[in-house]
Amino acid sequence: MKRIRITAAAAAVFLLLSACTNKSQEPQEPDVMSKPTEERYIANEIKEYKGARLDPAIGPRDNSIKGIQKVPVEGYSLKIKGLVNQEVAISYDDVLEMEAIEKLIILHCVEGWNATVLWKGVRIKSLIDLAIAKNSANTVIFRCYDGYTTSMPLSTILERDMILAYSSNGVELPPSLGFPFIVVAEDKLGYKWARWVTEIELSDNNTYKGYWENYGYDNNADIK
Ligand SMILES: Nc1nc2c(c(=O)[nH]1)N[C@H]1C(S)=C(S)[C@@H](COP(=O)(O)O)O[C@H]1N2
Ligand SMILES: [Mo]
Repeated sequence: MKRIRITAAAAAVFLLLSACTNKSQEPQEPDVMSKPTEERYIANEIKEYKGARLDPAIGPRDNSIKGIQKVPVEGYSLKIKGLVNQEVAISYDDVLEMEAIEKLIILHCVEGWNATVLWKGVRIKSLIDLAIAKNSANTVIFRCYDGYTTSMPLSTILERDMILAYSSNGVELPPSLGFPFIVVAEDKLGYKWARWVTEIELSDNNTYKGYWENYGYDNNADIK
């Protein structure tokens, strides 16, 4: 059986994300689930994947800058722009038609709990390739429905083969996690996990600072 590469991710997509750390680890034996946890699964969400127990893809609280966004999928299009040969606007349905990639990501919280989520989406590289990045592009800026922005080096996105997810634990990404799309910024802290993404902009400004980075958050956001 092909060994699943479990990547670390910090972005506390839910539950005190910023207080959590993670490291690579094999799936663990499913353990006993408490009743409250059981109740947090949404209908049809899968609870186990190749022996690893999955945790609910919803959290108890939200700290986003303007609260949970309800992005109308009608008329929605994801734009890929900036330093590209040809600006692209792609509909939600067309993104779902692209090759799907799954990644199992375990968050390890310093407080002793783990959250394992199975993400499904498309390679960010595949989206960028639709527009064809110019050679001068070295930075990818994500812009979101609530005005939030964050960025990462293009090389980081390519090296980690990062995905833009539209599904978590087998169900459509809930609004709390960023419907229609979240950046699964594995190995990076929570503020790199842009939710409710509307634009992917290619730039040559490698000192660009997003919303929290502007307040002094480290622009690398690496998990220690
Ligand atoms: N669009 C958007 N994406 C966002 C944010 C936000 O405010 N708006 N907050 C970021 C931060 S700081 C974190 S820690 C993660 C998880 O946010 P949560 O702790 O509110 O669940 O989402 C990230 N993505
Ligand atoms: Mo955060």
